[in-house]
Amino acid sequence: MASPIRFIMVGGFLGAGKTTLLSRFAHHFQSQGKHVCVVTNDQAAGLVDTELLRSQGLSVNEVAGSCFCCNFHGLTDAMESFEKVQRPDVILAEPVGSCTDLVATIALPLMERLGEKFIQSPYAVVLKPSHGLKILTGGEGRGFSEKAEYIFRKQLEESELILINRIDELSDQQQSLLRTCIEEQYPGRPIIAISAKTGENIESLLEALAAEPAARERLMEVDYDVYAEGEAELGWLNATVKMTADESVSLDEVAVAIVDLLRDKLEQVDAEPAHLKVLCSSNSAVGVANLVSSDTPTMLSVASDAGSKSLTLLINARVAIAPETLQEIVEKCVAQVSEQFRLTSAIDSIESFRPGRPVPTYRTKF
Ligand SMILES: Nc1nc2c(ncn2[C@@H]2O[C@H](COP(=O)(O)OP(=O)(O)OP(=O)(O)O)[C@@H](O)[C@H]2O)c(=O)[nH]1
Ligand SMILES: [Mg+2]
Repeated sequence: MASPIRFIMVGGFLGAGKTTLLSRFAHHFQSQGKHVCVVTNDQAAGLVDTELLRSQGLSVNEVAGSCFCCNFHGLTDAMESFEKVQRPDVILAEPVGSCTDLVATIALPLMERLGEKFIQSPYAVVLKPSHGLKILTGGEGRGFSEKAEYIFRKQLEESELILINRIDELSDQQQSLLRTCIEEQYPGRPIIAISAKTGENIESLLEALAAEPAARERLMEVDYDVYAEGEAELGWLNATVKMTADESVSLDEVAVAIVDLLRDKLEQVDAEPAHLKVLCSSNSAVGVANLVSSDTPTMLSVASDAGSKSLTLLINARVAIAPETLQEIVEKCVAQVSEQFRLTSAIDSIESFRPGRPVPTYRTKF
């Protein structure tokens, strides 16, 4: 029988750094000669993460339309279909950043049903410092409502390993504050401080993930009413925009301009961004700009250093605001940036909504 496939699922709030980390893992496993596949997930199609990982040459299947927990078979089908091309040695899975209860709804049901096929790693959750520092210290102006914070906290509660990310940006004092808060509020979980961006401490993380999870003897309780209301407070938007110009335009500048403008407009209406992502592509060139909170700057996370007369934009926005308002703001920003760069733009597809109530396919009970 073929050796089991290593299944690594990494959770964490919207914009925590899951995709950046999984991309790093994928390249690490590839350098060991392993065949790595990635499953991405979203409530709707048109995912920046999928395009970004594919642009890095990775084999990616997307489960779109509902989260893994509510579409368990979507996840297992996506994993199975990799095998039609080549059996993976490692499958990396990124659940939606507003989901929780993944041990009970994914990790355990997967072991119960396909336990011989997969070997699981401990369930690691990436902690997003911009919101973590406020939420865990009970600070003012935390950005999200109590119900959205409930999800953030539940993600940490169910983790088997907590990753304090972005240490390239955190002071020693901030790092130790986060560590103390986690130790007090979520005792017993190993903590690794990492930078998904620079790769710091990734080796020790990979060592921790090479183990199997400790026995899962107790499951977290989740109030699905609060969870559903917390998710529904987020406006969700995925859009695809085609742009053309008479002169070549910088992909990176367009991506940053859209995110910057969205940032300003959201600030004017006091709406906290959970994650804004804009991927701007042309042929094989890809630039990505992100914003992960109201008090951090827009980042060009992937630079294309390319220009073109024909651009495609993927916009994924998750913001604490009504979806209709979010859509209006996005449409205005697209129009304004098109004017600024003398682009003719057409919105190919746009979907905005509040995530529906999570209804897991399976939920293990002890
Ligand atoms: N400085 C710094 N930035 C990081 C680090 N990890 C991720 N980022 C940036 O944070 C932003 C969000 O990262 P992603 O990897 O897309 O986060 P995610 O958790 O996959 O986000 P969603 O899929 O929307 O939930 C991007 O701009 C990344 O470049 C890090 O360790 N340091
Ligand atoms: Mg992601």
